[in-house]
Amino acid sequence: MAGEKSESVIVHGFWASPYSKRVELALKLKGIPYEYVEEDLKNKTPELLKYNPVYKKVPVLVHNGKPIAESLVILQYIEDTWKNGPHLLPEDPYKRAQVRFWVDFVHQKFSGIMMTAAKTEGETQEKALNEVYELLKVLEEGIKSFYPDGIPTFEAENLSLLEVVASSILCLFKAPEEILGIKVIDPEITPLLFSWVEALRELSLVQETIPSHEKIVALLGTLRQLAINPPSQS
Ligand SMILES: N[C@@H](CCC(=O)N[C@@H](CS)C(=O)NCC(=O)O)C(=O)O
Repeated sequence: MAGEKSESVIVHGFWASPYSKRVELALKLKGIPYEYVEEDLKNKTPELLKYNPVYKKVPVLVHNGKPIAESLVILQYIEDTWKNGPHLLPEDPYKRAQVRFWVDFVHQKFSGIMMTAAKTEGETQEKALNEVYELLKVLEEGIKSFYPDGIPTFEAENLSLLEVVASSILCLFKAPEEILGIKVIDPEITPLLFSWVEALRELSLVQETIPSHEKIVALLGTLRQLAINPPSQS
């Protein structure tokens, strides 16, 4: 039964993965203790391959021996299973649908294109960044309906699934900003979004869950160098 002391909750993750970090954040928000297994993505554990034979990716949540894969599916499972902690989805079906819509938008649209911008130069990078700026403007409009009176002070009790997913991706954007020497989430262009992300970044649960800025900068710097100057094959 959910909430019983004897239950076992294990997360297979990777320190820099926004997908696994959002699962950890949701568990922490709900106050669910869990065991964490850090995966080496070049040498995955037999358990990860057994639990996620379809995609072979992190995160995987294993609840009392039952595996669940794909971060958004896991988040929904966490919300459905542990009903005592803060709710991550509103009661009202229409509001739930709105939250899910924007969760999906943030999940689908940002990771790939931001990585492309961070790992390329010239025209390709310019095209990717323009796409990111357009997406951010769309999101700025989208979140207006959630915060008609401006961004509230966030606490565990008033975070939704959208904040969980947004923190896992958008709070990391300072790293590509530093590496490329540009502003991505610009307070002049997308002021609500800027305040939203800043407010999320200030939350201690977010700070203790998402990877440190320095580590992400180092990782992204290495990935960028490898992409721009790939080691010769000979
Ligand atoms: N759609 C998946 C994406 C998960 C994903 O891409 N995980 C990456 C780490 S960020 C991974 O496990 N990569 C290993 C691989 O592709 O072999 C989700 O939302 O959980």
